[in-house]
Amino acid sequence: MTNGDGIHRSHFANQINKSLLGERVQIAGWVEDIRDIGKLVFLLIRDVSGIVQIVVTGDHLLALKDLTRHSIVIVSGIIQVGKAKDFDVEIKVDRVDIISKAVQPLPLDPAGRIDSALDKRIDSRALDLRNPKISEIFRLKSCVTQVIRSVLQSDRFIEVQTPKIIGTASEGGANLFSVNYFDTVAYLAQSPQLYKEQLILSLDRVFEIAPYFRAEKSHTVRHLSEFVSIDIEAAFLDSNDVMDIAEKLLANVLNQLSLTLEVGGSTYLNKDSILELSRSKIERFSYEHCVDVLNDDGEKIEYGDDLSDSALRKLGQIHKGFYFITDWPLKLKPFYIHEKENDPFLSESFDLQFGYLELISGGRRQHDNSKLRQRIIDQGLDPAGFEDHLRAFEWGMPPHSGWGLGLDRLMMVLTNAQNVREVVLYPRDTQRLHP
Ligand code: AMO
Repeated sequence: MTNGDGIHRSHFANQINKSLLGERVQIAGWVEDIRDIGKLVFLLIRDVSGIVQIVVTGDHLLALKDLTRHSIVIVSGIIQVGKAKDFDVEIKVDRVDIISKAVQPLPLDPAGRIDSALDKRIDSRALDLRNPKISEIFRLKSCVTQVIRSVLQSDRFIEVQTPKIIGTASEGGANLFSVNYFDTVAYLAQSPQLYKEQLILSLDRVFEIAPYFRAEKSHTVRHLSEFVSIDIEAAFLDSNDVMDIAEKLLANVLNQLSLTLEVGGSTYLNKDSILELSRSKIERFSYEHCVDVLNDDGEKIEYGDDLSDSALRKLGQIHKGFYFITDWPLKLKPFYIHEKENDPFLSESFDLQFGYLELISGGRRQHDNSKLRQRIIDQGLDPAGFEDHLRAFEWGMPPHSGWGLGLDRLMMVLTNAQNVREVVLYPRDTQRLHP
């Protein structure tokens, strides 16, 4: 056992500074490096907050006999002035306890001196996260969700949790994972779409931050089988109103992250995206405008066609950064999207893009029960599966709008990651179910 206070630390590594000279401290962390210079051994001990240098001398060296890099240790000692250029103070220890020994060799080098491929890193993710550059991504992700929560709550949105085991596909029949549910078949939720719409009938404005599931057959850098979506839905707002909310949310995320940067935080944030985000207005281009721009640029797109991956990549080169594509043809959008008041060929819908990458899709919803039923039929879906949902539209359904924002894709943009798997702790895709 350890000196003093058992398994407790007295300080985190980043709290060790000159103001504590002469004081006894107890640090707990992993051994990032061992520098043996004969009568002295320097240990670099890292914890979640930072790194400290430890000096071990004399009889205490015996305790280091079996020490391996990345083992967990608890050390106790006195803070003194440091001689190394990176550390103005160090801890001269009189007790070292090896609490949990790390095997050698480790599957990867979490100190980042040797690069490992992403797949290999994800195979040993818990260890990979000992690299502060990697754990930083997830600290930022936590910060982003916190900002989003507080902005939405201050805008009267109520956080809700909707079922993830569902009886009816919310986004149509494709991409569904089915599960055995007692003596019937259920599905993993593709989105909270139907529930969030029903909830605004009484709660007025709701949001949810949760994982959703899509059996995405295509193996791309932006698709996962399980991803986190931030969903909002609001009564008596139209699609422009909810685009405004998205814009405000992004601006707040940016402001908070730029503060994080100022206090010496991230090595990751992409300055370009910060500049884009900080623009007061994100441009709103109609689908028609985008088709014209693309055709002028040599793409062959019929008015009414979906924008292919290659078209979106081209558009992303023309319109860099964030922009909305609005007023999509109704037939390209899900059954719950409302037609445009003055042009029923079009819909009151939008996507938020960052270059080629779609981050948000949303719009105004059809709130008329019989029109919604017809749209379900027109899209080749069976209304029988939607009876519960349609019933809610007979109880006085306000006009409403909302959107879904892919949190993982947003983190790709904010950290300049080229693959969504970089910003997801344990990604799930066609080729990965472990760890
Ligand atoms: P949509 O299907 O466009 O819309 O999804 C919304 C956002 O979620 C993210 N996303 C994904 N991220 C990673 N991997 C995937 N397989 C994946 N699929 C989607 C994207 C996308 O823009 N119900 C509507 C939203 C609404 O209208 O409120 C919906 O689910 O960033």
